[in-house]
Amino acid sequence: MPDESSTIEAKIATLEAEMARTQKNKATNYHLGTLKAKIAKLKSELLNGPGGKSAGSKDAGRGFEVTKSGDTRIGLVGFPSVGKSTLLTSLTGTRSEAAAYEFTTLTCIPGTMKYKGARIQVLDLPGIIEGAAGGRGRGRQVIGTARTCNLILIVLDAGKPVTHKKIIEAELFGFGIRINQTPPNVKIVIKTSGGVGYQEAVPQTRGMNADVARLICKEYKISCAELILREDITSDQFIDVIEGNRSYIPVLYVMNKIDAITIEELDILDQMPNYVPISSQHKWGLDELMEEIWERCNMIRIYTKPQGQTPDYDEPVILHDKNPSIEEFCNRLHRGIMETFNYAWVWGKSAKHQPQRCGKEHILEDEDIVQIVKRVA
Ligand SMILES: Nc1nc2c(ncn2[C@@H]2O[C@H](COP(=O)(O)OP(=O)(O)O)[C@@H](O)[C@H]2O)c(=O)[nH]1
Ligand SMILES: [Mg+2]
Repeated sequence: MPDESSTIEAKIATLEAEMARTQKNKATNYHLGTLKAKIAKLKSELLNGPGGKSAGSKDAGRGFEVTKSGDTRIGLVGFPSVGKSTLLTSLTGTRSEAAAYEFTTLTCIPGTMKYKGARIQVLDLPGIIEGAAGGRGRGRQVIGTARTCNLILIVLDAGKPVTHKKIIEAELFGFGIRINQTPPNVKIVIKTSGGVGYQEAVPQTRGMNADVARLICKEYKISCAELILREDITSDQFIDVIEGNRSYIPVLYVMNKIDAITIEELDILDQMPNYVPISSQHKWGLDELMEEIWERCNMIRIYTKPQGQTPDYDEPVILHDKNPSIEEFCNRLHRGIMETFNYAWVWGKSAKHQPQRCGKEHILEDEDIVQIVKRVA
């Protein structure tokens, strides 16, 4: 019996070959749009599996051996032998096998570290690329887990070809992960009649127009909808919106084994954005790496101060929102707090005077100190 996923992979390969043959110009734009939508649909099928349980969904990591712990989760992705296991050990002290052979396991190995008071879970995800390199069976749960990361580190070997980076990016793309991108600002309202309405709130210069939008909708059997494009997007991004279920995750490129390259090569690496040169074996560049990780995780530290006591600087409450309100902070502490919340005293950057008496809507900033005052019953 032919394997279902290999049939789908063959179909994808055929369509991709057709896309590669098709010259990009105005006349072929529509055809390319249809091909892209067909490929995207097949890739979803591949990810979601026959049962329809989505490896793509954020919940797909559930039931997997790695439970989410800590304030934030970081995934290590890369080719075999680039130094992922060594890096995990250097950062967290967790030993995952630093085996000499190239194809290891399809599992992932977790470790945790503490930085600026935040507990960060680091996952070594060999299955993501190593499983792919070995053919099929890359483990949908590993992909599901990768999609729950707040940040992905693409680990590269400074002595290996730069093409590795492109291959990894393409793999992540195929898993529904969009790196260093924000969700496209497109509004779609599904209707029951009236066909597909198309509006451009900003001029489209990257391949979208009413016909391409309608063709892609047709491919997804959407016959009645109102589309509003509020951002200049590509047809790939439009398909992402229709598919829903994409993970937008920031990525840092960690260039490992810089002990094995020349100073001149290192100078070039140093100038590239989103690159952090390190040597995980010699523990070079790890402070810089931690700082870059911190910047991209968008974490805000709030210190609690019980009445009459000094603030607890060792165990800040970590919030991921850019502009968290006192209410969000309270809910993070514990669900019931808002029921008895009266007001809060706030010290720090967000306070106009020290302390400031604030309501639940007050927006907090990094390293603010908060004391909650309850309503008297
Ligand atoms: N020269 C050098 N070798 C390294 C470095 N980090 C790891 N290695 C070596 O590279 C090999 C593969 O490392 P490993 O951590 O198992 O890679 P993984 O397959 O990505 O987990 C091992 O022999 C490591 O000792 C480094 O910073 N410099
Ligand atoms: Mg390893």
